[in-house]
Amino acid sequence: MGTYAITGIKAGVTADTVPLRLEVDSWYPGQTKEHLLQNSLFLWALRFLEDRKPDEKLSYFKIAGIHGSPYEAWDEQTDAQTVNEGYCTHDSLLFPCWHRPYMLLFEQVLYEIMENQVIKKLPESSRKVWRNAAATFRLPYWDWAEKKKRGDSVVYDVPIIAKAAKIEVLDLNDGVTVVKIDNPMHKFTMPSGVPMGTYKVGDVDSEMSDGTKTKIPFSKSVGTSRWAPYEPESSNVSAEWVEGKVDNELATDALDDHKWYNGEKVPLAEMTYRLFLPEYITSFSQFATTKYSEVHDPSSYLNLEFVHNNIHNWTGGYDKYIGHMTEVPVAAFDPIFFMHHCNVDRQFAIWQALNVDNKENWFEREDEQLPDNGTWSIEKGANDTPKTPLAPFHKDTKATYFTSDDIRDWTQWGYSYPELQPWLPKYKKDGVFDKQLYIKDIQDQLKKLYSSPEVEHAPADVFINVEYKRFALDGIPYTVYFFIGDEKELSEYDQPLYTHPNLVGYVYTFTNPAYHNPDTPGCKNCRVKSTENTKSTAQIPITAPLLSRTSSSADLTASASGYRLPSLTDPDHVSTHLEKNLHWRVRVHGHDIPIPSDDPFVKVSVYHRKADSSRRFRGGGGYSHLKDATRGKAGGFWA
Ligand SMILES: [Cu+2]
Repeated sequence: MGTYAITGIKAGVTADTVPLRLEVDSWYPGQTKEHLLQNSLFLWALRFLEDRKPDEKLSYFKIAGIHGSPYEAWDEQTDAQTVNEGYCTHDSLLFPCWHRPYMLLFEQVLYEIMENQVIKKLPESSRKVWRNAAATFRLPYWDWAEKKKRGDSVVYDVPIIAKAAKIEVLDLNDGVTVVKIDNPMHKFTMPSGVPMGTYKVGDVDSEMSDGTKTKIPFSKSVGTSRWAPYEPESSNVSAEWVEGKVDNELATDALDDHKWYNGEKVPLAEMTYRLFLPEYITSFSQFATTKYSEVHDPSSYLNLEFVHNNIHNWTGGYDKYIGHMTEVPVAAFDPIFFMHHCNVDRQFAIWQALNVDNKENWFEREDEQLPDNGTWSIEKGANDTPKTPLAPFHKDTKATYFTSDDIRDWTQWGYSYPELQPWLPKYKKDGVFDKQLYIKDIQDQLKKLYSSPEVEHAPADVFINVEYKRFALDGIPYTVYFFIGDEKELSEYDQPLYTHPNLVGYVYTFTNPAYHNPDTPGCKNCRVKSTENTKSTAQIPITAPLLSRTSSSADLTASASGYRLPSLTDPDHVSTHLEKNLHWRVRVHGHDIPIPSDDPFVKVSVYHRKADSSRRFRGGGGYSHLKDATRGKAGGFWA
């Protein structure tokens, strides 16, 4: 038997067009007959996939397991040599590339189940219309940076399809009657009801408030959780957590509202918008990954992987409310993972489309490449190139691996996204495709989705750059929270930091805890090396919160103790304001981790640029380093 050939879905592709992957909330609940049928096809197919035995190659369990734990070979001809970090390429140039065939695999397996299992159960007379609906099905994406209408409010939120424990589908006996099934998007449950540890999903290292290590007992989980209460400090893990029940009051509340995300404060749309601004991020290596590269402009500290990391934390939970999405080794067991990463793939594709004429939009040249931290199949220190095999994904039955070059043009694999339809007549001028028209239209759509008019017209731009050591806490993920306001208000605060009124953003490191394989002594050395060498980058724009402090009508009672910023344009004013009011805290499971001042694992710096009519407002050069903003603070960088 050969390897599984990932080909993309061929059905629905025409000479000039490919079917679209759609935003999940616009697709479910279906407003058209086609989407209605697709909803049921998808939910049934995913239900059947999750119910497959965990030792089948094409089971949900095995496909999710590719991402991390249980660190086993998947669809490989030979046994892999070393167990390092598994296959997953995080903090790596290959981050967006590796996840592309991964999404294709998931999408294709679902489609095959529709064809071979779901549709065959339907009455023969109705199969044609279902088959037509299946042909244009593509994996939906969750655009987490687009605020959603929920009742009277507009908020960041998880998709509707992922919320309820039970969900309505059309009965396969007649294709018409509505029945309720266990919602396969709500959580994954082990089909046999055994704990995941039975199939070698391991526990994940964490840290307690006294600095000692503990383990998050994912091996005991029977189902996945989002934001379910888990008590890291107690030996009694709640049954709710172990069973993955998220329909308890607390978690339901969280799933419905995501209050803890504090969406009004965290500049998610703004960060997403900046990813695509011309001049802001000028090369693939800077766009793709948190991994540090010699950057040319301070603006390029922002990157796709960092924005994505925060979403893992958002979905999974924080502090003692830990769910699967929060931890790399088990993240893909939560089915929402695939809609999250489908969106990451969309962002990758949009960036590619916008940068079609950018000479640095790929990484063929050696000076565009970065050394890999090592995975199961990639030797540590080897440069990632467009020819590096994206193991374990094969494009044929003869064990030929995908490479980044293979997936560079996503449309070849049978899908695109709503913003990326170059075949539409509106892009033709005198019957010929007009590239500039197309690019301009993509930019306009992004502006509509993510841009804020206040920031767009702000007199200056300010952001916080963060350089952090990924393995500082042996790879245990940590969060750096940023605040603009009075120090005393922060020190005396005893509630979770996400609720703090002065929060302006955070950086979640989403790392693989080290030493999870004590049986592989080679591993420890590479961790130690990683501690020394691996630097990562992130960025938080703070133009909006600063702007609100310049307004004379600003209500500053809940923040900054009434301290007002005289103007955003004068760098000295901004610097003085931040010197007094910018603070940050590093936390793991709700307790503070001090940043040593002699060898800080977090380096924070602030950059400012005045708006200038002759050039684009955000991005490009011309930013100045506001050294006083971070001078003397632990983790501040002012050299
Ligand atoms: Cu991810």
